[in-house]
Amino acid sequence: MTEIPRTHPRYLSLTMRERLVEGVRLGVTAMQGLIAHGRGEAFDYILGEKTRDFALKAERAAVAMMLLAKHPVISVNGNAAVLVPEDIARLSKVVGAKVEVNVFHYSPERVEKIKNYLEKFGMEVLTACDAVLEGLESARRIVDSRGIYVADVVLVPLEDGDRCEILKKHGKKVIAIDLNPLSRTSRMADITVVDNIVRALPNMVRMAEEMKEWDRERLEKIVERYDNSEVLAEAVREIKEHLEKVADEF
Ligand code: PTJ
Repeated sequence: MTEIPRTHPRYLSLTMRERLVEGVRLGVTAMQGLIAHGRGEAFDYILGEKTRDFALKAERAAVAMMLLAKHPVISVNGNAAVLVPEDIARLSKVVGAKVEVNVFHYSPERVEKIKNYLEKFGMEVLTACDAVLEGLESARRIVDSRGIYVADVVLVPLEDGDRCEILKKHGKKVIAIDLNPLSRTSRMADITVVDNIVRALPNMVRMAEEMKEWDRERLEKIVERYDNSEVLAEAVREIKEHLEKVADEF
């Protein structure tokens, strides 16, 4: 890996890139994951690379929904695996969620590599690939009968595609993490966290540690009051305002 000087003004961003490149080298991250990351980076840039209030609202509602769920599952692809493995392990423990590998660029060998990689961070990982989500054409249809197949709430980080709609058709609630508020997945999810996963997951772990003590009624109120369309609209408005502010500074 290239050594990035800590004093570099783009240190965090460059470190993320290095992790993903290393992920590709290990066979965990898909080459296409680098392109997908570039799209995310661009949105992060125009959001000012910080967690906004609308994202905190979504993160809180997401944690409440996961704590209330009977079978919450965190779906992990090759990007999420290398960017936030420690936080995936922590969140799954605090909210009692299973962790399942689900990828678009599928091969049994790659799924095995992601599982082995994640297990080093002390979590159990489902990869049975013994059930199919009817209605889905892509490889994401291949799921674990103890995981996504029976889940009532699925956390879906970093994907813009066809799965969210089908998960919903199967009666599941979907929480997306996607820096792009315009993506198909962002628009279809029940809760969309428009934040970088490297900030979103640590925030969610912190919130979950506090909220796990709350009674169900309090958590239910948070979920009931949450309005995803409003949050997405706020995200787009804030992007616009941020860009206008930057333009004024030139
Ligand atoms: O590991 P696989 O085979 O499942 O492949 C994973 C990728 C990411 C290649 C696959 O899911 C894909 O092609 O994703 P998309 O359709 O490009 O969507 C990725 C979405 O994640 C985009 O809307 C990006 O804006 C967003 N994104 C990328 N990096 C981040 C992000 N959102 C939050 N945090 C990030 N770090």
